[in-house]
Amino acid sequence: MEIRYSVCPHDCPDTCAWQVELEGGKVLRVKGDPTHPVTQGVICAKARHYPQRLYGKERVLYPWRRSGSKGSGRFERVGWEEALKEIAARWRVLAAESGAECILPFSYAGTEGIINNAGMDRRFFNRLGATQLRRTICSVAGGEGYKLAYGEMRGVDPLASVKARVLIFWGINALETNLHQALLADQARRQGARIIAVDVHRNKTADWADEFYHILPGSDGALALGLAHVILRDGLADLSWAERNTCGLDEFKAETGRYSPQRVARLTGLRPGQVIKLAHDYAENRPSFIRLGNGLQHHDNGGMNTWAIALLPALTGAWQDEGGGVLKHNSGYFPLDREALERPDLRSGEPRSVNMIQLGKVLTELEPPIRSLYVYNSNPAAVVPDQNRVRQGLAREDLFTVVHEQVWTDTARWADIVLPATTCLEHQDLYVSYWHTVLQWADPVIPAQGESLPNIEVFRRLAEAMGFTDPCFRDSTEEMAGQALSLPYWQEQGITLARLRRERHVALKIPALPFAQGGFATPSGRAELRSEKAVQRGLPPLPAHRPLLEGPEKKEGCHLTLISPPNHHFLNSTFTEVEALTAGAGEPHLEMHPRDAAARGIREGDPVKVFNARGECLLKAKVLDSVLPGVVVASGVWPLWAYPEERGINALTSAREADLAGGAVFFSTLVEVEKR
Ligand SMILES: Nc1nc2c(c(=O)[nH]1)N[C@H]1C(S)=C(S)[C@@H](COP(=O)(O)OP(=O)(O)OC[C@H]3O[C@@H](n4cnc5c(=O)[nH]c(N)nc54)[C@H](O)[C@@H]3O)O[C@H]1N2
Ligand SMILES: Nc1nc2c(c(=O)[nH]1)N[C@H]1C(S)=C(S)[C@@H](COP(=O)(O)OP(=O)(O)OC[C@H]3O[C@@H](n4cnc5c(=O)[nH]c(N)nc54)[C@H](O)[C@@H]3O)O[C@H]1N2
Ligand SMILES: [Mo]
Repeated sequence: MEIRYSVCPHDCPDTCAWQVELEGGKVLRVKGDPTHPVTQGVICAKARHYPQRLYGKERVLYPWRRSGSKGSGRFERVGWEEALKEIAARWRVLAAESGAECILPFSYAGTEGIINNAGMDRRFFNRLGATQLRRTICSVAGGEGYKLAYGEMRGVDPLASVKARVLIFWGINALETNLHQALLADQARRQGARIIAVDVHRNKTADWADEFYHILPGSDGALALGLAHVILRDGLADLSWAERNTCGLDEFKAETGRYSPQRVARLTGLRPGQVIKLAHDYAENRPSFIRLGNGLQHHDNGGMNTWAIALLPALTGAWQDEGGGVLKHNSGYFPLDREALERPDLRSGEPRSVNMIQLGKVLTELEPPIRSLYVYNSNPAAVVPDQNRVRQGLAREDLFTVVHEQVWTDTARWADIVLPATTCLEHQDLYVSYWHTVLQWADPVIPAQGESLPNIEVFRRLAEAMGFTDPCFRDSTEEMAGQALSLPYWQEQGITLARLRRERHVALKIPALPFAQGGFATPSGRAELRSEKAVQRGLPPLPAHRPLLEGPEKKEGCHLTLISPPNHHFLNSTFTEVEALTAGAGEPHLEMHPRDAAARGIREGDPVKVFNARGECLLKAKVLDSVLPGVVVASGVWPLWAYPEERGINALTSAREADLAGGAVFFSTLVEVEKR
C-alpha cells in the first residue's frame, strides 16, 4: 500500500488535509492527515466516501454533446478537440452578432483550490468581454456586515478558541458544517468552558451544546442589541477599552437603550430572563469566543444582524484575551494577488454584471439576452433560488449551455455540451481556508480519470481556440500559484511555493492577540459601532433590528417560515451522487411543530405539499418540537430526482437580495403546507 497526500477542495471551512491510501495505483481510502495541525487525522464521513465519488458511475469521464431534446439527458460522445472547436465557433458567431456580453460564466466554489476556483477562467472571460458574475450566493451579506464592524475578514484563529471559557455558536451548525471547530470546542469544554448555541431549530449542534437559545428567524440583530443593552446597563462592558477602540459608543449606548430584555424577548421568542442570563454568561466569562455562522445571514437582514453580533466583543473588550473575540471568516489572513491571478486589465471595456442568485431572471428576462452559459464549479439547477425560473431559463432552446463537471448534476442534464473535470486527486492546486490559518498545496495523487481535465487547462485550451495570444493564457498552475503568493506578506511569512511543496502545509504566523490594541481596518481604524459605510449602503448608521420582508407580514396566505439548511450527508449538492450518502440521508422531509401539523391535519410521515407563489415542493412530514411554531425546516439541497415530481426545495426560495452586497435570502422564505 502506498500513501500520498491531498487537500479537501470542497466549500467548507475546515479545508482538511487528506492522507490517501492507494493500492496498484487505485485510491482505496481517504483519511485525515495526522500531521496537519487542524485536521489532526479526522475527516468527515462525506470525504471518507471520496473513492466512491471518484470512481462512481455518475462521474463524467468524456466530453459529450446533446443528442436529444434540451434536458432529455441524452448525449453522444465527442472528442475534446471537436467540443472546443464547436464552443469557440458558437461564441465567435454570438460575439459578432450580439457582443460577447451575451455570454455568461457561472461558477462558485465547487473547488476552493485557488487556481481552479478563480484564475484562468477570470482571465478568459475578462479577455472575452463576457458579462461578469457577482458571486453572492454564500456569505457576502454577512461578510460585508462583519466588515462594517472590523473592515476586513480576520478574526480569532480557531486554534486559539480552545482557550475560551465560553463559546457561542451563533447561527452555525458546526457539528455538521465545521466539524473541527466543534472538536476544538470540546477540548475547551474539557477544560471547563461552556458551549452555547443560538439557532432557529434544535439541530445537532444545539443538542451537543450546554445551552440552547431557540430564537425566531431573523431576530439575531434584536438579540445582539438586547445583549449589548444588558452588558451596558449592568456594568459588564470594558468601557475604557471600548472608548479607545470603538467609534460611536455614545450613540450606540443610546440606540441599545431601546432594546430592553422585554422588547427583545418579544422579537426573538425568548423570555426576558434568558436575554439577561445570556448577556451575563457571555460578558462575565473570559476569554469569550463567538463563532458566527452563515445560516443567520441568509436573510433579508443578514448583513446588519452579522454586524450587530460582531460588535459584542468590542463592548466587552474580549479581543484582549487569547481566544477571545469573534470568528466569522478568516480569509483576510491569506492576501492573494488577485489582480495577477485574474487580470482585470484584460477587459477592454466595463461589461455589465449580474447577480448569480438571480440566474432565473437573468436567463429569462435580461435584455439584451444571455445567449450562452458556461457553468463550472457549481450546480445552479439545484442550488440557486427561484428554481422554476432557473429551469425555464436552462430549458431555452436558444441558450447554448456548456457544463464542465466531475459528475452528472441536474445542471449537466440541461447542457448542450458537457466537459469532464478532474477532481482534487487528479490535479494540482493551492489551498487557503476561510476558517483556519494553514496554507496548503496538493499534487495529483492519481492520473486524470477518463479524459477529464482541470479548469485551468480547459480555459487554456479555450483561449487558444479563441485565438487569445496573451502569454498569460499559457501559465501553469505553479506559475499562477507563484503569482498569487507574490505579495510581500508571503515573504514576511517565509512562505515560498518551494517550501510549501516540500512541507505540504504551512501554518501562518498569526499574532496571538490580533486586535488587543484595536487597529482595525475600518475607515476610523476602530471597531465601528457607528458606520458611514453602512449609511452609504442604505443601512441605518448604527445596527438596528429590521423585520424580515417575508417574515411577519404573512403574505400570500403563507404562514410558515421555511429554513432549508445544509444536510449532514452532502456538501451543498455535492456528494448526492454517492449512493451510500444519499441512502444514509434517507429522503427529503419537512420538520414541523406538532401545533402547526395538527392545525393542518398532518401526521408524522404524511406526504405534504409545501408551496408559495413561486412554486411547490413535495416532502414527507416529520412532526417534532425541535422547531418553533411558525417555522418549518427541510434539510439539504437534494438532486431533483430525489423529490417527487422533481421539484426541488429551491423552487420555494426567493431571489430577493439581502440588505448588503446582494446576498442570498434562502431562509427568509414564507410557505404554506398541506397534506397531499
Ligand atoms: N455537511 C455539510 N457541511 C457544509 C455544507 C453542507 O452542505 N453540508 N455547506 C458548506 C457551506 S457552502 C457553508 S456556507 C457552510 C454553512 O454552514 P453554517 O455556517 O453552519 O450555516 P448553515 O448551515 O447555513 O446554517 C446554520 C444554522 O443557522 C440556522 N439559521 C437559519 N436562520 C437563522 C436565523 O435567523 N438565526 C439563527 N441564529 N440561526 C439561523 C439554521 O437553522 C442552521 O441550523 O457549511 C459548509 N459545510
Ligand atoms: N435552499 C438552499 N439553497 C442553497 C443553500 C442552502 O443552505 N439552502 N446554500 C447555498 C450556499 S451557502 C452555497 S455556497 C451554494 C453552493 O452551490 P454550488 O457552489 O453550486 O455547490 P455544489 O452544489 O456543491 O456544486 C458544486 C459543483 O462543482 C463541481 N466541481 C467541484 N470541483 C470542480 C472542479 O474542479 N471543476 C469543475 N468544473 N467542477 C467542479 C462539483 O462536482 C459540484 O457539482 O448553494 C446555495 N444554495
Ligand atoms: Mo456556502
